[in-house]
Amino acid sequence: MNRRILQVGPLKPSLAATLTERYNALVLPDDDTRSGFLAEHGPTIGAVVTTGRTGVSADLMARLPSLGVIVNFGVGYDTTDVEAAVERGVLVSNTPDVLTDCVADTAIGLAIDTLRGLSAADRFVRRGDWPQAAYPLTRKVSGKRVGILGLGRIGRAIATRFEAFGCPVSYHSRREVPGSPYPYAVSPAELAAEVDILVLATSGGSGTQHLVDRKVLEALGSEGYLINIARGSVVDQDALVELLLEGDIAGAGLDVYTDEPEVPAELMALDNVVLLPHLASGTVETRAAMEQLTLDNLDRWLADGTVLTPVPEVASRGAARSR
Ligand code: 8YV
Repeated sequence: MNRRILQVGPLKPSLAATLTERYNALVLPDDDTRSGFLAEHGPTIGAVVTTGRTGVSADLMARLPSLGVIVNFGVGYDTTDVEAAVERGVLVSNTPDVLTDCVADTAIGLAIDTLRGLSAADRFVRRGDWPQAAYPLTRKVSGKRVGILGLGRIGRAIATRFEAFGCPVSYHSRREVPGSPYPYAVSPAELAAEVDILVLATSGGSGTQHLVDRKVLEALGSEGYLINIARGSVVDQDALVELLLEGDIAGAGLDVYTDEPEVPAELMALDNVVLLPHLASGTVETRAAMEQLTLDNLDRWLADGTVLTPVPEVASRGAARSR
């Protein structure tokens, strides 16, 4: 079994240090030495550790013929070609559950900030504007109708939190969730039309690309707010910017974007838009738990060729072929 470990893309510094010191891992160069590096080391690599920011393409997998596992730091793994991994019998793991609370907390924080204008009000105070004028009235959060797009683990945690604010919750998912207490909308557009706050909590990737298109945003309407803690790819960002500029959407709270870390310049001046730098899971506690689960998955694979938390595609296709 080839057991050499390869770091692909930047990692949390302590995780990168552990991989180098404890596992003698290699780091994939991202300059023009990459090809020579892969020719020399590619055949010895058994495991890759990466994140949703970088991932592993089918091309890279082809250069790693002994690859047995891709260990992803993060719940989202849309930058890894999972179909190619399944075909090659390569396991893929992620870090579900441990980040659910922080991502759901961020969704609530974004919604409150967006509707109540907290960040904008903070800027108002710091600019010294308060003595000259009262801060404009904002919008109430409690009791607003909330629609969750994607009722997975994170979507459910967001729903529970909004219930505590007296918000009626409905949802749309690929499939109706059996036993869910929330009413199901048959399409994203229907969900958007019936809520005040639309929260995106789906996975990314080709299956959800522009699921929230212009039509859905128009259905949300000029009194509706969009909150996105999922992936930038889920939204037609150009349409969103246009509708925000026209006042055809009331506001947006965004943690994710189409081309991170690029943020549309037009949004910078809008006080009804809250812009976060993809920080939803970014607390000391949660990132430590993600790091531990990443190492636990790697250790399990090294011990017996399985992983603790395979991604659903791998779990359902039984792609386990240990090397
Ligand atoms: C992290 C995330 O920012 O888990 C995810 O899918 O988007 C975030 O938790 C990211 O994975 C860290 O690289």
